[in-house]
This record gives sequence, C-alpha cells and structure tokens, in this order.
Amino acid sequence: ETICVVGLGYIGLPTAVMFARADHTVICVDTNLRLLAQLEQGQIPFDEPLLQTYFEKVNHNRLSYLPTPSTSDVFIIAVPTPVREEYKADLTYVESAINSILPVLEVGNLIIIESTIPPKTTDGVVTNLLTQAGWRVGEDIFLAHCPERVLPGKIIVEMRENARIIGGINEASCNKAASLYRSFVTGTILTTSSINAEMCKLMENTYRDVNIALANELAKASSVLGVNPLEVIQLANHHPRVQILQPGPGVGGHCIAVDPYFIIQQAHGQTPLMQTAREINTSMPAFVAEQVTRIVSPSMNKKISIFGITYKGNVSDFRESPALEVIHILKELYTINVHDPKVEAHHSPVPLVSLEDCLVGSELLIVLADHDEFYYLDAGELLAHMKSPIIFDTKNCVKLSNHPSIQYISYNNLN
Ligand code: SAJ
Repeated sequence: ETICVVGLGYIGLPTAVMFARADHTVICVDTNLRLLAQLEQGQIPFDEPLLQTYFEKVNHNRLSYLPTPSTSDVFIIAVPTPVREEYKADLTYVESAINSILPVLEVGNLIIIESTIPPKTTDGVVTNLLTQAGWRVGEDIFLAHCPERVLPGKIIVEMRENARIIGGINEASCNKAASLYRSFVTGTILTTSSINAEMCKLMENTYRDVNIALANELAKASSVLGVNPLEVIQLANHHPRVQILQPGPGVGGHCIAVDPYFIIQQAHGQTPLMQTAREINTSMPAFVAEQVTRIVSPSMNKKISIFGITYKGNVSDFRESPALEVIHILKELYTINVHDPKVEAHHSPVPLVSLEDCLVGSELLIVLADHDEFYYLDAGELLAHMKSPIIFDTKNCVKLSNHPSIQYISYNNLN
C-alpha cells in the first residue's frame, strides 16, 4: 500500500521509516522544506536510538519527500497539537493537515490521526471537515484515531512492541487500520471507538502526571517533616500494590505536561485531581529555587552551576523543561552557568558552557536532568574547580553522596 505520512516530527518520521521497512511505499510530507532537504540527504534531524540506522538501511526507493500530500491509500496525520491560552488545544495543524489531503482523497482511502487530540476531535472536528467536503465518512472514506504511545529514547522499540490502540469511527475503519499496523507492530492490537482511544491516550499520560505529582508532594511534605522521601518510596514500593514514582524538578516534555489539559478543558469542572496534579508539578521549579536560596543565600556575586536543561535524562529535547523554569528564576538571584552534554549549543535556549567552565568558581552545582554523564562525576574535578563543593541533585542520580569532602543534598536531606 502507499502511505502518506503528514508531519515528520518525533512520531511521523519513525512511523514512516517503520512502514517503509515493512515494504510499504511511503510519501513523507512536511511543510518545512529544509527538513525535507535534510532527509533527502539521509539525515534525521534529532537524536533517537536506532532511528538513524533504520533510516539508512531502508530501501530509499520506498521513501519520497513532498511539501504537500499526493494520492495515496492511507494518510497518517502526525502533526503537533500544542496548548494555547487557557490551556485550550490548538487543532490548527490537524485541521490544515486534513484540508491539505482533501484535494487528493479518493474513495476507499483510510485516514489515521496519530496526533494527541482532545475527546470528540476525530468524530467531531475531523468528520465535520470531511462531511463538508462531500465525503460519506465510514462508507467512502475510513477514519481512525491511533494514538502514538512511544517513549522518547525508546521510540523504535516501543513503536514495534507496545500494544496499539485503534479507535475507528466504525468497524470497517477499525479493521482497515488494524491490518495496516499489523505490518510492523508485534504488540497486541486493540480496537475501540475513536472517543475511547482519544481518552485512553490522554489518561495514560494523566495517570503518570498525577503519580509524579504525588511523589513531588511527598518530597515537599518531607522537607518540612524531616522525613527522607526517597527512602520512604523505596520502602513503600516493597508493598505488592504500591509503586510510587520519583520526585524531581517538575514534569516536562510535550506530552505529560500538556495532555491532562485536553481532558480538563473538555470536562467542565469534573477534574479537580488532574488540575491539582498539574499545579503541584508546575510548582516544582519554584520549590527547587527556594531550596537553592536556603543552601546559598542569593547574590549576583555568587556563581551557581546547572547541569542539564532537557525535560528528562538522556534526551536532547527541552520542550516544557522544568530546568528552564528553574534557570529563569535563579538567573535573577545568582550568576548562572549552564552545562548540558546532550544539547548542541546552537540549539540551546540558554547559553551553554563546558563542564569545566560551568564549575569554575561555583558555590553550588544543581543537577536538573539525569543524563548518564552525571552519574559518575569526577570528584577531583569538582573539588578543583568549585569554590564550595556542594551538589543539589534534584534527580538523585549523582553517585557522590558519601564523598568526605563534598556536601551532597538531594530530596532526602532538605530540612
Ligand atoms: N518524571 C519524574 N518522575 C518520575 C518519572 C518521570 O519526575 O518518576 C518526569 C521526567 O523527568 C519528565 C516527565 O516526568 O520531565 C515525563 O517523562 P516520562 O519519561 O515519564 O515520559 P515522556 O513525556 O518522555 O513520555 C510519555 C510516555 N507516557 C507514559 O509513560 C504514560 C510515553 O509512553 C508517551 O508516548 C509520551 O509521553 C507521549 O508522547 O505522549
């Protein structure tokens, strides 16, 4: 079959590669012409394990790159759905993707929305656009929401192995979409309605957001109670039905920090828990900054080092990163130097320096992302460069808690 993938980001691109490997002909569509040129030259524009290798190995006759969709059997929409003012989902990209395929749609085509969308978008916003264009949706044109649920850093493996939710607007749409994904998915394929699929995807990320909020609240409560929250979590998790997550500097990324709002905005006040969880996680950068001011009293004459600006460890993505919010607050109070080995300096939203330059003359090192490079920092290097060797490790990852000359602070010893 010929598959047209609209939107070549973190999801669209790996999806296109997986379908091409499964011997489909794939038309890769994006409005970003520079990106298309880069792909033509064989370059994936972001870091994701296995993706570049898979891309290089694919039969390149199976892939073509175009700025607008062309005739195809299947159209997969994988464009972003950002949140705007008042936490409303911005469906502009989804709508313009649908509009862009209208001129080339043919009877029997299947449209799949992979983008994360609020409930009632597939059977609502999208069906309306198609009906207005004269199509009988479910009869002449088939439509399903098949949300992506892959973890950045493990996209290729999870795309193949995770269970896949297929939310068709009718049975025929479910069947067509299910048989398409079977061409490379080894996980279970589960069919449901489009609205259930929409809610399922949003609830998965909301579940994680709420549970991380609980861990973060435990860290906050512990800081006033004199409790060691990390030990409490470890002990509690020996219970067969308890699995508390880890506290950190907050929740970032373009999914977990965003998706709960898609439920909140549609559910008319029925979501106080989800809203509170969002508030707790959003408050963490300020909590981190407050702890910093307790460790080192604020002064622009004091240098503070920050390690890690990405939204989590071992990725180069800093969208919605709580680390940037921490930096935003602290740069008004101290002289800040920032280091991140996973982010290229020219892509970074804040100036980056080398590890050594970051540490020189520093009164405190704050770790905000658990990159592999930070687990085994060289104590000698810290002692040689820093003015006072204190580490505040918000990710509990640095293995220097027992060093005799370094003061190591994590959420376990805040009071
Ligand atoms: N975090 C904590 N404590 C934890 C776990 C995570 O503070 O114990 C933080 C991370 O540092 C990060 C944020 O939460 O800032 C989210 O990280 P993550 O690794 O939990 O998830 P994402 O955002 O990279 O990917 C999620 C995944 N969803 C779930 O695990 C339910 C992924 O499967 C989804 O496909 C992805 O969102 C998405 O695109 O929706």
